[in-house]
Formats: sequence, C-alpha cells, structure tokens
Amino acid sequence: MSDVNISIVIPTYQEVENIPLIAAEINTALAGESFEIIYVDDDSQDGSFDAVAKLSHEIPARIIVRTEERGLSTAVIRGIDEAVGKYIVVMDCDLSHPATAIPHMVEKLKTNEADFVVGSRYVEGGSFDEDWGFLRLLNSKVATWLALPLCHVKDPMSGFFSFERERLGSTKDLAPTGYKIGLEIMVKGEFASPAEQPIHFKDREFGESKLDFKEQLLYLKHLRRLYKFKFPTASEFLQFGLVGGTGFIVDSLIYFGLQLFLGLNHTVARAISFWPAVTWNWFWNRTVTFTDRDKSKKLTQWLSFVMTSLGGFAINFGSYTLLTEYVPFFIEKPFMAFIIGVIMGMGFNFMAARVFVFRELNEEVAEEVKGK
Ligand SMILES: Nc1nc2c(ncn2[C@@H]2O[C@H](COP(=O)(O)OP(=O)(O)OP(=O)(O)O)[C@@H](O)[C@H]2O)c(=O)[nH]1
Ligand SMILES: [Mg+2]
Repeated sequence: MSDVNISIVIPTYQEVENIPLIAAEINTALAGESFEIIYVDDDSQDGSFDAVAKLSHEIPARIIVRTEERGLSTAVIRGIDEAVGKYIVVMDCDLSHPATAIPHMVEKLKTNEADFVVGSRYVEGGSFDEDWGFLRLLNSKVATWLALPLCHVKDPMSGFFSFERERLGSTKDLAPTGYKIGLEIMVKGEFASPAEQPIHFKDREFGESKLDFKEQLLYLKHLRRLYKFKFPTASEFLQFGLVGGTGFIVDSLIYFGLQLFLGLNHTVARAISFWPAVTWNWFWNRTVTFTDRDKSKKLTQWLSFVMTSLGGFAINFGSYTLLTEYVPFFIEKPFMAFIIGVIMGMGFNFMAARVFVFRELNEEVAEEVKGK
C-alpha cells in the first residue's frame, strides 16, 4: 500500500506556462498532505516535460508523455491507472479550477459525506467569470441540463472531480467518448452519493482552448450512451417512439402524395404507403434504437418486423373498434379510443421488437459490439 494519500491527475496539452503555476497552487493548498501530481501530456513538445522535471525537485510531480494515444478522456483514464493515492482528484491545468477546493473535496470523501465530489459552478457559493457571452452560457446550460437526469449534481459537466480510487474498480468499462470524463465516471461508476464543492471557475489566461464543435457532437453521442447505460429500456422506448414518429411522417407524405400527384384512390394509397414506412422504421430501429442487438439476416428480420407491425396495427385498430362500439365513454369520445389504440399498438410493437425482431446478442458477441 502506498503512503500517498491524494493523486491529482491533470491532463495537459500545450500548457507549459500553467504547469508550474498549478503545481505551486496545489502544493500550497495541500501543505502537510502526502500527495502526487500526475500530468498526462499528449506530446505537446512545448517544454512541458522539462517544466515538470524542474519542479519535481520541490514538488512530488511526474509527467507521462503519450505519443500513441490522444484525447483528454483517455489521458485522464491513463492518469487514474497510474495513480497510487487513495483518493483521486482530476482537474484542468489552466487554473480554471482552484486548488484550494481540493482539501474540502477530499474531506467529504474521508468522512463518507459523499463518494464522489465535483467542483461546482452552479451550487450556492459557486460562480464563474462574468464575461461569458450569451452563446457560451446558453451552450453550457443546455449541455448541463441534458445531463441532469443522469446524476444528482448541478454541475455534471465539471472537469474538476474527486473520488476514492478503490470505489471505481477497473477503468476498462469506461468509454471515453468526448471530453466529459467526469460524467462518464460518475454514471458508470454508479456512485450513490455524489456531492458538490462550490468553486469559482476562472477563465484560462494562458494557452488556447482545445474544445470545438466536433466535441459538442461527441458529447451528444456520449449522452446517448450514458442514457442507454442508466435507463436501458426507457431510452430504447424513447428512440423507438421517435423512429415511429418519423415513420408516421413518411407514411403520411406518401399516402397524401400518391393521391395528390398520381390520383390513386385512398385505400390503394394506404396499402402502398405502409411499406416504405414500415421499412423506414425497421431500418432506423435496426441502426439506432437497437444498435447493440442482432444485426444478422436483414430479410428475415425485416419480414418479422413487418409481421409484428401488422400485429401492432391489428391491436391498435381492434381496440379502437371494440371501444367505440361497446364502451359508452368512448362512443362519446372516439379520439380517446384512438389514443388508447395507438398506445396499445405501440406497446405491442415495442415488446415484440425487443423480444422477436431485434434479439439480444449472446454475451460474447455483445462484448465485441460494445464500445464500437
Ligand atoms: N492530454 C490531453 N489533455 C488535453 C487534451 N485536450 C485538452 N486537454 C487538457 O484538458 C484540460 C481542459 O482543456 P481546456 O482546453 O481548458 O478545455 P475547456 O476548459 O473546456 O476550455 P477553455 O475555455 O479553453 O478553458 C486542460 O488541462 C487541457 O490542457 C488532449 O487532447 N490531451
Ligand atoms: Mg479550461
């Protein structure tokens, strides 16, 4: 067992000016503690290596220079793997995150007040520099809001966080899509009692931001994964519903188009428009909703999707007819019966799709597909 208590992991890319500054801040904040600083650098070639070598005479710090791999999230994971401390703290190098918060964060872990602590801009006492433009603020708010159902903190996007190393277990199951590695760890690690330490978030003075529009798209992809992890059935249902909604649009456009432009009779138009719509739904459910499931045998899968869709339609139409024929309430209010029919039909379709059409892969194959 190492006698290092706190390992501070700092991903860096071209942060040579900031490296000694953050080390000094940490050294002051953690006076009397046993700690180590691990910089994980992506071969910045800007003197970062020498800067750490120099300061390591006075402060317990080392640098790992990666030449094969790139990216903030994998850098953080590498740092966690190399760390020997009981507690891990991850923070940015650009002085946005105040080192003075570290003792408070670790204290919450030590006293079991929390099992994961984020440095937070959005709790009482937290703040950020005033000069954020409207778009930057909106962007950050929307991104934060999208992640809220996944965890119980107000600042889930924070890159400043801390947890007990043992509590996380292996880092192998972490999928470092995008740069919100704190969110990934908090959700996948299934931390039960996260807490927040208010911080003032300072904008960087030196160096440039490395995060761009591409990262934002990756963030959405990341969120989708985390929702699938945390709410597997609900997120499938939501996607199934969204696909069904777009399928309805395709169906309607073709149904009306055939009548308007080709002069077809409405029954014929109805009979034809079903096919492209059902194929559309099958395709998107196969590629999006049930990504991780069986992808073999397109034709048989399509056929069974058609069959279950017809079954769903029969249930939808059947319950509508029964309700509006025999139940006085629905005879008065047929639209309510229509809604119930749609819900019953969709419920059936969803269940059938999960059980018969897009089957679960056996575990070995699923492992291979996972992470793609
Ligand atoms: N190793 C490694 N570190 C990275 C990479 N991209 C960013 N970093 C580091 O991750 C931390 C956060 O990156 P920033 O560029 O500050 O991201 P940000 O805080 O969202 O953006 P700013 O507004 O510029 O502060 C910093 O310490 C960066 O040096 C990368 O690809 N590899
Ligand atoms: Mg920054």
